[in-house]
Amino acid sequence: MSNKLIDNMINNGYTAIINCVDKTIIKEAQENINHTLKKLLVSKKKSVSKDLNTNLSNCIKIWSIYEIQVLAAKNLYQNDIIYKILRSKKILDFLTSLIGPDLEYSTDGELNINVKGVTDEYLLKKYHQELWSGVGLSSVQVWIPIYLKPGMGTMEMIKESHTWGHIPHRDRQPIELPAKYSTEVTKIGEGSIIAMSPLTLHRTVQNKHPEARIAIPFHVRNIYYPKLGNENLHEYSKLNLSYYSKFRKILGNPYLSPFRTISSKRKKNLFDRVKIKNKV
Ligand SMILES: O=C(O)CCC(=O)C(=O)O
Ligand SMILES: [Fe+2]
Repeated sequence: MSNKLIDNMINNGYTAIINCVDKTIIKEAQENINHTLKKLLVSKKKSVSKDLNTNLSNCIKIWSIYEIQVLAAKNLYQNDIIYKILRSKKILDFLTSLIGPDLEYSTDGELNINVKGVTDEYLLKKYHQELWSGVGLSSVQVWIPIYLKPGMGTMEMIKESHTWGHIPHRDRQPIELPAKYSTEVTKIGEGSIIAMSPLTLHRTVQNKHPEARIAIPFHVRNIYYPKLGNENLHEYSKLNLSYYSKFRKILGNPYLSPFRTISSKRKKNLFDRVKIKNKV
């Protein structure tokens, strides 16, 4: 794997990973979100469209954007769609080189739905560090656009801000920034993602497109790294295990019970949960 992406993380505090997710998985994610929206509309006996944006506009009339963001994200996680995206070769290779092979990802986040003209700072986020929201230093923040057309806006990043430490802040915005800094509006589309450190300052770029931009942010961590943030309060799902972790699972317990499975008649493959899960 090229070290360019790791160099970007070290030098700039973030990187884009271009064309790393198969378009069919992004389509599956869009359909899954549309399915959630349709279910919401049907539950209130409202008419349903084929089009995601029409369904979203109608849902927003009934539910708060926050409720929609939480429910739609929950379904993406439950259907292993985020798992499939993160298991894309380029992404898994990148994360493994960056923080090691023993990985888990947070599964209790919400979508970011960004509609044109929105001013609510919860949706149009000002410059912030994820550290402020309890993401530990060794975690990696990942941002996956799921519905992103040109003009919908992405994220604007402050280069090298990850080297500035914990930026003083109040009410979710910095109270002090250096006199000079350089920024970049990331240029990515569907099928690409952004990864950044929890100290990298970033903000939402306004959506100028009539349709809503949909993205999902969450964090990935090495299961053996110390929890330096609010990790205890989050829910995680395993993404990948090293030889050492798989070996520990085979042994079954940390006491290394002798001959625990020595004459077992059980077929090993029968209990391979990942293989069973992948069958449907
Ligand atoms: O989607 C956005 O506008 C902001 C996302 C963000 O702040 C993040 O991914 O951490
Ligand atoms: Fe953020």
